[in-house]
Amino acid sequence: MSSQSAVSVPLEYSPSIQLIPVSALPRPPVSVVVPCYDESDGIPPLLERLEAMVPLGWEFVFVDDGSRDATFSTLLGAVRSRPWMRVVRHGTNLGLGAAMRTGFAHARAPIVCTMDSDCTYLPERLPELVRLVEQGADIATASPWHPDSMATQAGRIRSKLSRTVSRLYKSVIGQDVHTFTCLCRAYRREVVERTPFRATGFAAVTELMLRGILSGCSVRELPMEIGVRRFGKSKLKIGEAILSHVGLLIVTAVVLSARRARRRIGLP
Ligand SMILES: Nc1nc2c(ncn2[C@@H]2O[C@H](COP(=O)(O)OP(=O)(O)O)[C@@H](O)[C@H]2O)c(=O)[nH]1
Ligand SMILES: [Mg+2]
Repeated sequence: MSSQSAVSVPLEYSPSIQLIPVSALPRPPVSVVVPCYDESDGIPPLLERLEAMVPLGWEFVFVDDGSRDATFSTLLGAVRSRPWMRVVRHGTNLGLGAAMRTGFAHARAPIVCTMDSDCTYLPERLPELVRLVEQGADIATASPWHPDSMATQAGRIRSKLSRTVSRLYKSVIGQDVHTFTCLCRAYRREVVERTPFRATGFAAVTELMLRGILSGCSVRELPMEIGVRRFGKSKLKIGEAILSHVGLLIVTAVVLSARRARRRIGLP
C-alpha cells in the first residue's frame, strides 16, 4: 500500500457536531460512517435500531450531504441526547464518495465501517463484519452476490446491474470476491487512510475496494441479503452508474495488463 494519505476533506463542510467535545471522548473501538442524502423519513427508525448497539461503545459519524429535506435538522435534534452520534454536513450535495472521504476524516477508531442509512443491509450485522477484520481481513464486505447469500429483494434491474458488474470485476481482478458494490463494509483503519479514491459518487464504493485489492489488501465476504428500502427513494442514477463502472473496469484491466507486462520483462 502507498503511504499517501487518501483523506482529503471537501472544502465545503462543517466541523463535526456532537454532544460532548471530541477531545473528551474515549477512542471508540469502531467508527461507523453513515452517509445520508435526503433521508429524513428513514433517520428516526435507523436511530432506534442503532440505540440497541450503544453498549458496543461504537461511534456513528453521520455525513449529511447537503440534503434538501429535514435530514440535517433531524440529525441535529437527535445528537443532543446521543453521545455516540456525531454529525458532519456538506453545505451542498457533493456525492457519496465525497461523503465517505469526509466521514473517514472524522472517524477515530482502528476499525472503520460504512453503512447505508436506509437499512437495506441490517445494521445489526455490522459486528460480524468487524469480527472478520479483527480476525485479519483488511476489508470485510456484505456480499449479496456470494453463492451462500439468500435471494435478494432489491429491484430487478438494479440487482442485475450490480450482480453483472460484480461478475465482471471478479473476472478482471481474478480473485474470489463476488460483490464490489456494497457500502456495508468494515475496513482496517490503515486501508481508508492509505487508499486514495477519487470518485465523488457511488463508484467510490467500488473504486476503494479495487484500489485496496490492487495494493494487496485481503478481502473477506459475509453473505448477506439486500432488503427492501422502506423510507425515501434510492439516489442511484443507473446511467451514471453504468458509465462509472465501464470506466473503472477499463482502468483496472489496463493497470493489471501493465503489471503483467512489466513482470514478463523482469521489471519489479
Ligand atoms: N452523503 C451522501 N449520501 C448519499 C448520496 N447518495 C446516496 N447516499 C446515501 O448512500 C446510501 C445508499 O444510497 P441509496 O440511495 O440507498 O442507493 P441504493 O441502495 O443503491 O439504492 C444511503 O444511505 C444514501 O442516503 C449522496 O450524494 N451523498
Ligand atoms: Mg439503499
